[in-house]
Amino acid sequence: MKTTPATVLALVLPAALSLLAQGPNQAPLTDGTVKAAAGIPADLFSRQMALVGERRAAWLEKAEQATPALLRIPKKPVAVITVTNDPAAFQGWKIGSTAEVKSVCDRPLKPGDSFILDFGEHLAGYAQLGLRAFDVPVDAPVRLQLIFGEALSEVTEPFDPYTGGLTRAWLQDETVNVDVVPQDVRLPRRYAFRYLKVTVVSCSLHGRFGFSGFGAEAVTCADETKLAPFAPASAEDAALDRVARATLRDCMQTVFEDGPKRDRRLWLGDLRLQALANYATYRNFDLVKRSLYILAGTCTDIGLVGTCSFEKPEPVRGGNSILDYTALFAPTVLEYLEASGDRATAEDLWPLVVKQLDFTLEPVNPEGLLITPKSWWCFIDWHRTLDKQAPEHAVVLFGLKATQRLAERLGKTQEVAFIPALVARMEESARKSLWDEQQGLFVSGPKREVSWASQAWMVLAGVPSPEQARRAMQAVINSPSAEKPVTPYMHHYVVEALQAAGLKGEAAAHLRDYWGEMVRKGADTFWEVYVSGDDKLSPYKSHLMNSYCHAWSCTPTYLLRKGTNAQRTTLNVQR
Ligand code: RAM
Repeated sequence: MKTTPATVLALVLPAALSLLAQGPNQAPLTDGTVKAAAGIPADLFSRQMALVGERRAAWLEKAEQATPALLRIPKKPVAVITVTNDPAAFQGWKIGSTAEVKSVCDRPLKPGDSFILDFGEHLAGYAQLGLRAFDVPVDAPVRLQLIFGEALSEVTEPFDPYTGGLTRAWLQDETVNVDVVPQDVRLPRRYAFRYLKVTVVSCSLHGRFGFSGFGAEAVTCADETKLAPFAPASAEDAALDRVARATLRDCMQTVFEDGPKRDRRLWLGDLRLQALANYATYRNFDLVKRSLYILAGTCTDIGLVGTCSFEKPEPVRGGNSILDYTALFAPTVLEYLEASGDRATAEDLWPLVVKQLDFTLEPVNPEGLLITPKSWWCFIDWHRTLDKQAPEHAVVLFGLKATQRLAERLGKTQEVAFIPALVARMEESARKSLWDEQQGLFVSGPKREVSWASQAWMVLAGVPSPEQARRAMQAVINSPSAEKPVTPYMHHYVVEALQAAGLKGEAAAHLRDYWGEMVRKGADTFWEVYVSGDDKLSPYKSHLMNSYCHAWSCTPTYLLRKGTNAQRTTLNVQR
C-alpha cells in the first residue's frame, strides 16, 4: 500500500482516539523494580516526560528572566602581612606581622620585591591595582605575579609541582604584564580571596614604577538591607552566623555557586542548603527560582534533572549524575514553594519532580530495599569508604515523601496515588533489613557498617520511631568506631537529625563544636571539607585545591535562626 498522509491518518487515528477514550494507561509497570511492585501506572513517567519536553525551553527562558542584579561593593586592603609557621594554627600558618598598606605604596619597586595584602575578609570580586611612575618614561613593561588566596596556605605554599586531582587552572595565580605606566589596572577575572600576594617578576631599573594603591570590587546578589533580623544568644553564635552569612553571600552570584573559587557552578545538593539558608536571611527568591529553572531546563533528553549545571556561556548540564542529589530535587522545589509562595513555579516543575522518581526508584527492589547501584554516583559525603546503601535508601525515601507533600500542596495526590503504600514498603524494608535491634542502630551494606550518615538520613526520612531515633543518634555520636562525616554538608544533616530526634541540646552542641572550631581556627567563610585534626584533608589530593568558601557549609545561619539554642545537655558529643 502506498503511504500517503491520508493512509497514515487512517492507521493512526483509530488508535489515538481509542487511547483518548480510555484515558491514561492504568496498567502497572512491569520492570522488575519497586516501580512495578508499587503499581505505578505504566505511562505515568512517559506522560510527565511529554510535559517536560514541552516546557523545557520555556524553563530556560524563565531562568534568564529571573537573573538577579549583582551588587558591587568597593573594598580596600586593610594591611600588609607576613605569614609565619605555627603548628597550632590552621594548616600550620598564621599571620605574623602586619603593616599599613601605605608601606608598600609610593616607593619604587624592583624585581623580586613581594608582599601580601590582606583585605580583612573573604570576598568574591575583581581586583584593581594602581601603578605609578617614579621615572618618566617607565621604559619597559612591568611583569607581576599575582596569587589570590582564600586561605594563608595558598599565598604561602608553592602551587607547583602540582599533584592534585582537579585542573591546576583553578588555583588563582596570574602573570600580568602592564605595558603603559601610570595606569589603573582592573583584572578581568573574578577571584575569591582575602589575601593577594604581589611579586614583581620583572621591570626596568631605569624607568621605575611603584604602586599608588589597591582596591577590589566585591560582587554578590545578597542584599544586606534585606537581611532578616536575628538576635544571637552569644558572641559565639554571632560569629557562627556572621561567617555562615559571608559564605552564603559570596556564593550568591547569578546562580547559587558551590564555591566562588571552585567549581563556580550550580550543584543541586548545595543548592538545597543554600536555599534554606537564604530563606532565613537574604530571601532572594529569584535566585532560587533561576537556579531551579536552570537545573530543570538543562535536564537530559530522558528527563534527568541537572546534578550540576553550568550557567555560561549558556546553561548546560554537567556530566555528573548523583542519585541522592536527584532525590533532593523534590524537597528543594517543595521548600521553595513553602518559603516563597510561588505556586506557579512549583506547578510548572511538577512533571519533572514526578519524573525523577523514575530514576530514584530504579535501584529499589520489589521489596522496597535500595540496592546500591553501580551505574550511579552515590555521593552522601566526601568519605572514601562510606557504605552508601542505608543513607541512599533514606534519601530516596526522603525525596519520595517530599513529592507526596508537594502533591498535597498542589492538589495532585491522585496523580501519585501510589506513594503512600510505596513509602510504607520502603520504611518496612529499611526496618527489616537495615535496622539492627540489638545495637539500636541502622547498618549499611554487606559489612553492616554503622555510620553517622546512615543514622542521620534514616531519622530525617522518618524511618525509626521517635524513641529509636533518639537512641540511634545518641549512640552514633558517642561511638568511636562509627564512620564520621567529612564535610559540613553531611554535618548539616547530622544537626538536623539531632533536632528531629528531639536532641536539641546535642544539635546545638554539635553545631557549635564543629563549625565553631573552624571559626576558632580563623575561618572567614566556612570550608568545603573539615575534619578536626586533619587540616589538609582534600578530596582532590591537594588542600590548595579545596574551596574555603563553600556553599554547603553555610547552614549555621539557617540552623541558628531555626532555633537550635536549646541548652547543652550533659551528653558528650564526639567529633
Ligand atoms: C564538590 C563540589 C560540590 C559538591 C560535589 C558533590 O566537588 O564542589 O560542592 O556538590 O562535589
